[in-house]
Amino acid sequence: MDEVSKKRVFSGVQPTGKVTLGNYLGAIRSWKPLQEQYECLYCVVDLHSLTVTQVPAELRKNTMDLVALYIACGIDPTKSSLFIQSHVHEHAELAWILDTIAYVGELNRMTQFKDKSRKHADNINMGLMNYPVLMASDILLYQTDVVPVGKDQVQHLELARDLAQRFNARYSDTFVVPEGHLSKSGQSIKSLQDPTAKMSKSDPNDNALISLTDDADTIRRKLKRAVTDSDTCVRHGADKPAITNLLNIYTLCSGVSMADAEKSFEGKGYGEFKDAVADAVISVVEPIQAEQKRLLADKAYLESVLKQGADKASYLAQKTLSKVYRKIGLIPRIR
Ligand code: ATP
Ligand code: LTN
Repeated sequence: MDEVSKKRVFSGVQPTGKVTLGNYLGAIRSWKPLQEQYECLYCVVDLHSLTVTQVPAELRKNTMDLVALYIACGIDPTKSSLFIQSHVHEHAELAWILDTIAYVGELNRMTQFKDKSRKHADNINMGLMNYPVLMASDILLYQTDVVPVGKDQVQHLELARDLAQRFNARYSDTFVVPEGHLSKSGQSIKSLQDPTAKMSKSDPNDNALISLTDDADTIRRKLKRAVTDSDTCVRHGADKPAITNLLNIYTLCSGVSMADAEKSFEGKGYGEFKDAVADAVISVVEPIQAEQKRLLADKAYLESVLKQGADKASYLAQKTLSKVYRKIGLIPRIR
C-alpha cells in the first residue's frame, strides 16, 4: 500500500511511573503489528501526566524510559513517528479550541475524572477535568482513523468522536471521526490483589501490579502472592475472576490457547500454575528490558528518533490546526 492511501493510527501512554504488564498487553503490544498496515504515530503524552502531581526529575526520567520502551516493544522509528507530546505545541492549542465546544456536564461525567478526583482529592485541578479534551486533540490533530487503547479509554474515545462530529456539524467537515481498536483478551488485565480492579501503574500497592521493569524474582514473588479463587481448579469463568485474570496473562504471554492451557493444568494445583505464569511473563519481559537498557545508553540515537518524530508530527499537526483556525474565523498571521 503506498504512503498516501494508508490509514492513520495514533496512540499514547503517560510517562507516569512504571509501565505495567496491563499497559503492555492491553495497549503497547498491539502497536507493533499495526505498523505494517497503517501510518502510525506513537506519542509519549507528557502533558497528560501533569494532571497529577509530578516530580520534575522523575517525569524527565520516566519520559525517556518510555521512549526507549516503545522501541524495545517493537516500534520501529523508520516506520512510525515516535515523539513527545509537548514537542508539538499544536496539541495544547487545539485542546483550547475543543474546550470551547466541550460541555462541562459531559466532562464531569467521565469515569476516569470521577475515579481520579476520588484518588487525588487534594488536587482536583482543571487539567484533570480537561484530560479527555487534550486526548481528543491528540487524536483529531492527525486526522486519525484508528486508535488502539485498552477498555478503560473507550469513554474518552467516544468523547473524541463526539467532539469531531460536533465541530464538523458546526463548521463543516474538518476532522476524521476516529474508530477505537480494542485488543481482544488483553483489553483489561486486572490487579493481582483485586481481580475486580484494573492493573494500574499508579496503584499504591506494588504487589498488585507487574511492572515491565520488575526482575524475574520479583515477578515470581508477586505472582505467588496473587489472590486466587475459592476452589483449586485452574479454569476461566465469571465465577473465577482471579484465576481468569492469571489465565489471561498466561495465554497472552505464552501464546497457548485458553482451552489448551486449561487442559495442561488439569489436576494441578495453583502453585504449579503460578510458576508457569511466571515463566511465561518473564520470557516476554526479559528481552524487552535488555533492549530498553541498551537503548537508554544511546542517548544520541533516542534524541535523533525524537527529533525526526516531532518534525513529522508537527508538519501534520500544523496542517490541521491552520484549517481549524480558518474555519472558525481566526485571521491567519501574515509571514
Ligand atoms: P494510571 O494508573 O496512571 O491511570 P494506567 O496504568 O491506566 O495509568 P495509562 O497511561 O493511563 O496507564 O494507559 C496507557 C494504555 O494502557 C491505555 O491504552 C490503557 O487503556 C491501557 N491500559 C492501562 N491499564 C490497563 C489494563 N489493566 N489492562 C489493559 N490495558 C490497560
Ligand atoms: N488517556 C490515555 C493516554 C492517551 C491516549 C491519547 C491514548 C493520551 N492521549 C490519544 C490514545 C490516543 C490513557 O491511556 N490513559
